[in-house]
Order: sequence, then C-alpha cells, then structure tokens
Amino acid sequence: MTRIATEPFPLDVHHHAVGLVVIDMQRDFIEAGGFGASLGNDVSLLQAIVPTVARLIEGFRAAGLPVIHTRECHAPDLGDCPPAKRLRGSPTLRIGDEGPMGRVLIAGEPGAEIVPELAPAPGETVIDKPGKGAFYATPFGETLERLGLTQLVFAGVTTEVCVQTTMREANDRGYECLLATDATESYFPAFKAAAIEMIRAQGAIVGWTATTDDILKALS
Ligand code: C5J
Repeated sequence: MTRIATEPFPLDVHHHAVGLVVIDMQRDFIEAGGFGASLGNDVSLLQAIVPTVARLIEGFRAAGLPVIHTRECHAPDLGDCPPAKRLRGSPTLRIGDEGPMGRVLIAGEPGAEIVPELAPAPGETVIDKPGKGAFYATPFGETLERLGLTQLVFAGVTTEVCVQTTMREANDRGYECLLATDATESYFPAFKAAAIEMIRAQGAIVGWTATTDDILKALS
C-alpha cells in the first residue's frame, strides 16, 4: 500500500487493486478533421497532454499494473447511435459522415483509433463505448471485476464529458476514483477546472485528484 499526495486528502493505493483507465484519446477528438474539430473546437489543447498521458501509461506498465483504454465510437450501421445524439446541433460533420479520417466516430475507421503515441500494448483491454460513460452498453464493469480492480486512476478526454461521466458511474459502483489532473483535458479550460473542483469537493464526493508526477512516485 502506498499513500499518494492527492486532494482533498491523501489516498492509500493498493498495488493489487489499482488500474489506469485512459478515456478516448482518439484521433477524432485530438487531431484536425475529426469529431471534436467538427464541433468547432480547438484540438491543440488536447494534443498538448499526449506526452503526459504517455508517461502515466508507461508508469503503470513498468509497475506491472493494468491499463484499460476506451474509445467512443459506433457500429458502421449506427444501430448503437441514437438519432438524438447524431442529430444534435449543427456540426460540419455528423457521426457516421465521411471525413478526412474516414467515417466520424465509427469503429474501425482511422479517426476512431487511439493516437499512435498512446497505442494500446498487446494484451491491454480496449473498450468501445457508444455513450459518454464507459459502463453503458459495454463489458467495462465485467473487465474491472475480472482484473480485481477497486481503485481506478483516470486520464484522457474530455475532462467534463467522458472522463467525468465515467468517474461518476464508477464512483456509484463503489470504485475509488483518482483523476490525473495534468493527463486530462477539455476544449474549455474553465470546464476542466470546474470538473476537477466538482470531483474533489465535499470530501471527494466523486473522487480524488493528483498530478501525474505524484501518482508515478507512488507506483515506483
Ligand atoms: C465528447 C468525450 N466530448 N470523449 N466525448 O464528446 O469526452
């Protein structure tokens, strides 16, 4: 057991029970021409965290701890994409449309892949999820149980959407959740800051927060 310098108070991490969950570090959110950009967002903010996420992943791998990746994407026939999601707003490209990186947010298309710098290693679980939360309509919960995890460190994008949704789902299911604050990002800096505050407010009502350096120190 190791104590991490987390906020709002220290968290004891159990090495047999902790894993890293990397949310949606996909080309469609991080590179020009994808879903994130089609919604009018500046993707450069998200690109900037790739080296930090890579360092966190390497730390977990070096410690022999599980790394789970998620991808927000849909079946080619869009059978798992509710019209209310696909038709929302007026993006330049909708989910399923042909874009510069293939069909937007469709499983198997180049844009839905995780950026090459963070590619899953052989044997690491990749969860394809049609929703913002990783538990909805996926085997994520069964995967966590199979790996015997009770504590989850979170990284990825975007902080206030898929990362926070998954943390809230996990928190309700009894997992202790820790967000790596410099290994997550939002298209909206104010939303990232607010999500971090919401997560750790009221005595870690959703979970804890810490920097990647402090998390890695506890793993080494
Ligand atoms: C969004 C995500 N923001 N991965 N997806 O649509 O946060």
